[in-house]
Amino acid sequence: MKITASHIEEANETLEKDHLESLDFLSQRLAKKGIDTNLIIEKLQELQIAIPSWALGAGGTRFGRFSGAGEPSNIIQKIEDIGLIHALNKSSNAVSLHIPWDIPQDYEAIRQLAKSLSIQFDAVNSNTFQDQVGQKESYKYGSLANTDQAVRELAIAHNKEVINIGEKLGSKALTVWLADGSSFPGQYSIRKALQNTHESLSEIYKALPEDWKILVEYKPYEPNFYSTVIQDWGTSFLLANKLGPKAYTLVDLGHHLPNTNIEQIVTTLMSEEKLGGFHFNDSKYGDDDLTVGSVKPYQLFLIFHELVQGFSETNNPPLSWMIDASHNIKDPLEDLLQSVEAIKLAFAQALIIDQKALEEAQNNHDTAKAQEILQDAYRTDLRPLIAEAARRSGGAIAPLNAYRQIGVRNQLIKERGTSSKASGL
Ligand code: LRH
Ligand code: MN
Repeated sequence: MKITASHIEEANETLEKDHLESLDFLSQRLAKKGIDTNLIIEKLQELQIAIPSWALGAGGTRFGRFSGAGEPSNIIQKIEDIGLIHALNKSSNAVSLHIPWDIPQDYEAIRQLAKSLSIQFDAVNSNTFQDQVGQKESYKYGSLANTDQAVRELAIAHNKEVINIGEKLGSKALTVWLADGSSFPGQYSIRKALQNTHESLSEIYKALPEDWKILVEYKPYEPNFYSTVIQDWGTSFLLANKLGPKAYTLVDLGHHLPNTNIEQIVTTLMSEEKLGGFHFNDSKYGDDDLTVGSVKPYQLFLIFHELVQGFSETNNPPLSWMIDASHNIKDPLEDLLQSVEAIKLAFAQALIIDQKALEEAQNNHDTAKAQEILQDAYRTDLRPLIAEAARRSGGAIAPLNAYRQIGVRNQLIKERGTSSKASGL
């Protein structure tokens, strides 16, 4: 199915009057603070969030998976679903593919379809955490870090293949996340594992086209539960520095031990111009891959506060903005619509922070004042700006409402049935 301009018009019709009233009221209040609402709206229209190809069906855990209905069962249908999200919020103009879950059969058809839906290809993800049918060597004891050279070479070759696939689609980045690690002390040499990983990544780095980047994603645990070879930002940063100027650190919000100050990690990486991008999600305990902003919205706001300051005070290159979530109980498309909105809301809140007054309060050690300045921005309801950014881009004022009003899921079930299953986690 496709969402047309008339679908959007119909969905916006009943909401437009109230929306424009709230927008007008908010714009006047912000103008009194010297804030140019149109400038904020333009920045919101520019921010585009890539959708993970592995999160368009129902996700699961080791305790089971409750399949959804009308799921996309191939890459064509996945790109069509991302086209539906983008038609509604005009903020999701890219897909991040995971190989081999989404190996294109017909590159020309995929490129044409993506072009027709204004969808680009963000970072491609390699997968050396699962063995494929008929695979010569196993990744059971690791891939790029494995003590076995044949396994390392297989994993290096896979990453080079993923780069080739990405090149054919117009992607400009490779994301490497390694499950490599150990579940028991003594199981392997932590130093040799890191050394092997660096040497293997160096081989992959040599295969990167000139205008590409490699995003090194870290994670403290799971599926290994004693050590993970790239366990934290420091290890990823260390490797990115050793690899060279095309290597950066990717921050997955769910890949931090409880109470980690993620916004400080973001600032430190931007100061070193080594922040490559994000996998946005939220979590309460571990790598829960929940809807962005659904558990710790203030942390998300503080991360965007550091990003907004970092954009103006560092030379960190443009970022890869991607979601990485798993939908165990909610409709994946609804969940992704909510996640994109939460990201844009946090960005908008950070954009209205009175940076000058904040710096003054900080220089005067006026902590309470500094807090008030941050919380004033966080507690300002900026949803009319998100809605207006979508409306001005030809999208829906209320994307989730429009999704339900149009009856997208029912239409997808009519077209695909109830047993189609999406590849991915
Ligand atoms: C690992 C991870 C990684 C992906 C996978 C789907 O937890 O965050 O980014 O490869 O999820
Ligand atoms: Mn991730």
